[in-house]
Amino acid sequence: MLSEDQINSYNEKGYLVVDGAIPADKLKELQQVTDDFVSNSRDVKENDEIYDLSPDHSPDNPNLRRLKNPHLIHKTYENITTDSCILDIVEKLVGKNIRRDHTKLNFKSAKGGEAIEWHQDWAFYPHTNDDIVEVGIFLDDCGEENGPLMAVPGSHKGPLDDHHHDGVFIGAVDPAKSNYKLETAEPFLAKAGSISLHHVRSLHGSRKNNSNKSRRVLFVGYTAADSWPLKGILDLGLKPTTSEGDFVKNIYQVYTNNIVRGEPCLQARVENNPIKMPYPPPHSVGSIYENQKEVRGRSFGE
Ligand SMILES: O=C(O)CCC(=O)C(=O)O
Repeated sequence: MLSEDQINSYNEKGYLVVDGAIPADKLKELQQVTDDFVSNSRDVKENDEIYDLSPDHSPDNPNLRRLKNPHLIHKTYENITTDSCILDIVEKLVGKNIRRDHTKLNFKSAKGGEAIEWHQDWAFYPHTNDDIVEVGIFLDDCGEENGPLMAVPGSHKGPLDDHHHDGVFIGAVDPAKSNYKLETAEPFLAKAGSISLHHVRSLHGSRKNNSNKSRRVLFVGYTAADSWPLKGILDLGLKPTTSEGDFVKNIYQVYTNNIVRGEPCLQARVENNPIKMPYPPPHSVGSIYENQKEVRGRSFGE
């Protein structure tokens, strides 16, 4: 549960860390399943539907940047996304009707886990309103030395930074052109089992992890059910469709299947927010690590 102070702080700054939100047995299961995925990636040679590999990944040194859509590939991940230990908190921030939009598990491995450049999630997936929160479930302790996620206070209430370069969406902000004071960003430092929550318009990024310990975070994006995605619903986990009719039915099915609390809302709530559509797409696709290859003015050195 969240206190009034925590809710006020989220509304004011655009983010919050809640210590010890995940029960110990569920945390242990998540850690174990994640270790198994790393071990099973030994024979994987290229990025695919599940694995985003670190450049130095090999059978002897399995090293992942990300597991893609983990809730679709293992029940343990799926279960935590619908658990009341998270939804009771999310409800306080986006309301009682909640849709799960996506999941991803970022590894930020020891000795070189890659930086993620400054960005606002909103630039990737604008919706009819911005009652959207990204929950980060900490599978490991995260200190300053592990490349913590950092967010700029109040940025969720301001303009959308430019995420395009040379007319192409690259999913990253040139720090020299940001509307915000990046040096005011605060790190999300917490023990394993804690969660972070950041608003979809909050400007955030993270340094490389040069420490000896990985920093794994399972991210889950939740939207108010009346916040409809302007790019359309991601048809994750569906079989390829054969007709336009099937396609439309499937989109509706994905929407309803992902209502994790409360009711679907066909009445979209439309608010006046800064929006620039993320098109044309980046030349490098597959994950944010690929998209951001084209960024100019990197913020995070070695
Ligand atoms: O893992 C991180 O530090 C950043 C996560 C993030 O912003 C993303 O994956 O879009």
